[in-house]
Amino acid sequence: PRWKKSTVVFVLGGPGSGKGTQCANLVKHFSYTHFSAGDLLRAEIKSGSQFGAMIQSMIVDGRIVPSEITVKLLCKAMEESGNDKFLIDGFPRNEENRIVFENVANIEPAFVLFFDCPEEELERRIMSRNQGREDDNIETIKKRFKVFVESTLPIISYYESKGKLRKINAAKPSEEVFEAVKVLFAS
Ligand code: UP5
Ligand code: MG
Repeated sequence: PRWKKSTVVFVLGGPGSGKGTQCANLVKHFSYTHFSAGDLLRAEIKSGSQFGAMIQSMIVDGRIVPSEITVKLLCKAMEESGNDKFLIDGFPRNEENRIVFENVANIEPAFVLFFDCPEEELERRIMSRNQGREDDNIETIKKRFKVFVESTLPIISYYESKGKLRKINAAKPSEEVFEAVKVLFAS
């Protein structure tokens, strides 16, 4: 399939760091298709999938859903999109995610965006978001932070060691963050 030769940019950052917001900005200016792994998982719950209950309980607990499920959803979304340039937001979250994606999709990212932002600011953003997400409560937020530090930061270091990391200060206002992000795609 066409997506097997795709250009992929992974978009990582703590919960509430602005991954979704900035990807929405990017698709207005560049010919990428945006997939949020979290959004795909939430859609899978709603679809009445046999894995729905399991995915739901893992999200409410801030845990990382088994790679097989997430990678399958991402590959299906890429295949159905008809595009060959993708922003994949919130994935990979741990080493297993990264390796399974590399093996199944056979794609290495062109580069990896990392939205860096202090935890207090992330907490403020999530607590004032109010979109009815079941993981947007203080108890789950603490768990999401812990999983981010323990499982996702090592992936970010991995890409840094490969020279693929593009770190953005995401604590600034959204418009300023986008100015910094845009530059990376214009070149
Ligand atoms: N906002 C955005 N930018 C701002 C700025 N610069 N200044 C001020 N406010 C800003 O933004 C969050 C909020 O902040 C919004 O109200 C926004 O207006 C404001 P958003 O763009 O939504 O941030 P984002 O980084 O996308 O936050 P999100 O909560 O979606 O991140 P998470 O990583 O926590 O959530 P995700 O959906 O990726 O994952 C949820 C769960 O799914 C995970 O915890 C996990 O259980 C599961 N999951 C997996 O298991 N595997 C996966 O591969 C992916 C998810
Ligand atoms: Mg998001």
